[in-house]
Amino acid sequence: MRTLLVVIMCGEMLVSLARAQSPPRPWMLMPMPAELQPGSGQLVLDPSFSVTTTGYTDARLQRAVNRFLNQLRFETGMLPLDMNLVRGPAATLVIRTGHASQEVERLGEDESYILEITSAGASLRAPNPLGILHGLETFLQLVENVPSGFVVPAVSIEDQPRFPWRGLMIDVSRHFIPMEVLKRNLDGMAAVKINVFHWHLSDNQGFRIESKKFPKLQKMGSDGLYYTQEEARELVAYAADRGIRVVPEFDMPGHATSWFVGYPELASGNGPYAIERKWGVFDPAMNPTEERTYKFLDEFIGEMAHLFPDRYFHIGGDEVNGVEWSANPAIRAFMRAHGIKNTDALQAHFNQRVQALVNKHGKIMMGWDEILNPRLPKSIVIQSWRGQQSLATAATEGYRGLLSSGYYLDLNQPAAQHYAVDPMRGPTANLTPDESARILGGEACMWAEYVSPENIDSRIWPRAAAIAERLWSPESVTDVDSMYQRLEGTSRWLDSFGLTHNASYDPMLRRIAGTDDIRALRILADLVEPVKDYTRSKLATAEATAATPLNRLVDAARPESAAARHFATWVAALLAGGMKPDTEAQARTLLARWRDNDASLEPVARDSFLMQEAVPISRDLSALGAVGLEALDYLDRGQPSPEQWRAEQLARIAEAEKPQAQLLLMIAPSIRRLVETSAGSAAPTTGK
Ligand code: TNX
Repeated sequence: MRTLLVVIMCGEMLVSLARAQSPPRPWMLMPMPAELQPGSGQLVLDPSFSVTTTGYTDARLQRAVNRFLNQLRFETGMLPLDMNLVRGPAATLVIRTGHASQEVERLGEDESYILEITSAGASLRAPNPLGILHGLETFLQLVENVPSGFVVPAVSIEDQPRFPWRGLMIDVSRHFIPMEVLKRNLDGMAAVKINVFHWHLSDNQGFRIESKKFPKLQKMGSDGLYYTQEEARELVAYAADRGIRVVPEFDMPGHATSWFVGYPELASGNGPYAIERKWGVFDPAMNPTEERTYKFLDEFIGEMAHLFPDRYFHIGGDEVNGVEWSANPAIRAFMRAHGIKNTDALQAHFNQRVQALVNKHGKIMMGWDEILNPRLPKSIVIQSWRGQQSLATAATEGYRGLLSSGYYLDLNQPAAQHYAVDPMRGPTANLTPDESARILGGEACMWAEYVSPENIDSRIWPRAAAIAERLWSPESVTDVDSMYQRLEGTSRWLDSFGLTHNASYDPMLRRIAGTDDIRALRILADLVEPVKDYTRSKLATAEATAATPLNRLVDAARPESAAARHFATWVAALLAGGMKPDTEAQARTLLARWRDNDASLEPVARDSFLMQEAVPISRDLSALGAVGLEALDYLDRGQPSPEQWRAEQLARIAEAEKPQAQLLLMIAPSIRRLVETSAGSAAPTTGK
């Protein structure tokens, strides 16, 4: 034992010596902690690893420690199976918890923790179990796989979130998302310290929760795809175990067609109603002038308030177009009789009534931007899909709010774009301290028009981790290169929680190719991204519906191409003259591979229906590979490329930059830069 210790200590000194000379390590943490002090040396993880909990403890905390140990065992293979929690201060990791957290997690509860790791051991302290949950995830993120085994670098971390509300919304209406998919996503959320799961349970295309009082809601409004109340309770418990609040949303008075299939009397039109199969904004809306609507909602909200223990209750409220209201003579008469000037005011009237019901059942009402109205009490919370201006307005009027504009994962934007969006920038930047405190945080939104259980993880992860960092870490944490470096590590780490953002990629490509040999297809798929924003629906040849297949290359392709981003970084370095000598050789290898890829893809493409639409993109990739190589030749020779050549290539590139098969070929802008620079004014390359 003693010799072992000596060996370990010597090894450690060597390591810390090496460390002393090496540049600061890239901490593979996401979100970055509020404060981090590097220590010297490292904690070696070996089979003697043990944990003890001191101070307050409870069953949830013990389950969390067990999950942590299972995860650590899974990741390192180091821990023995019979490992028990040991008592006493001799444990490798000593957890100390001050007191219990709230029975049902409250917004704004203390989530802080202190994690100290030395070569001798680790200590994790927090006022209550929520901080311990976060600290355990941080510990897992710190584990490194080095040649000698698994280690945790010595470090001292004092951490707490910048915002109390860090959410992920998942729309389960447009496409039903099964329980196990939600659960693994809750694991991912906990891993990056997201603490609210906003469950968008109803919309025009599906009513997804069992109501015992109004069973026709799920029976007629869901195609049989809904969660039982038992499942909902199970999910709430699963989330609570991970320090995640569950806020249910029942979108009303619009986005509610699925309710009207079973209960047409709730609607403002004549019906009959059917489950909506298309995407967009539709006319049906609840009838805000009938008492029976509120009687129904009273009972329904009461039932759901019981099922979902969180204090907050989301009523949606977005995108009511007023068409059904204006078309109904009785509603028009009601508006005249009550001096209600327009449909917006009618919606405010509805919201006031609903707010009273939500309040009666012990909940705080929240909704999208549209619910903001001075007639509603200051207790309501505004979730903004429109932008910081709405939040600033709400905050100055005394309302609390959170930001979702800029965090829409379904729009397939790069992580850097979400990362740059800050709830406190722009119109919210100049609020008074009191007003600023009303900005609770934000939520990433996974609207589900174009996701299936198979690819939803790849739309959420890893990009949601960048949003999680924006909402947890200090405002000053903004380095995009560091973010991407850590995001790549985080993405691999998230695999180990069973998320399928990476794992579903190859099977989808194999299905598209109709063969196991997807080498060529993967090279192409790695370089394309789905079109951005709402372009997919605009470019669709046939209007997309719930029945539109989600098995195309656009559905498999990642929202953000790491390969194209790396290539862009390389091109930028080249043009800035800061390229390492061997990098050009590597880039040439890549360009040549791209140039030659179409020849390898062609035989596969010939046999597969799903490959047909990829063929023109594959040809573009080939052409761009060749153009890139030629541009490099000019640059290397220090000889300006002929104007005629450039004009032809730029025209070719412009073609390749156009979306095809709902995809963008992401290396096109980088090849453009190479061609433009080959005109001659740029710094010379390193040459060969
Ligand atoms: C708008 S913003 C919606 C959703 C759609 C989403 C698609 C808001 C509250 N509503 O109904 O799914 O855009 O991006």
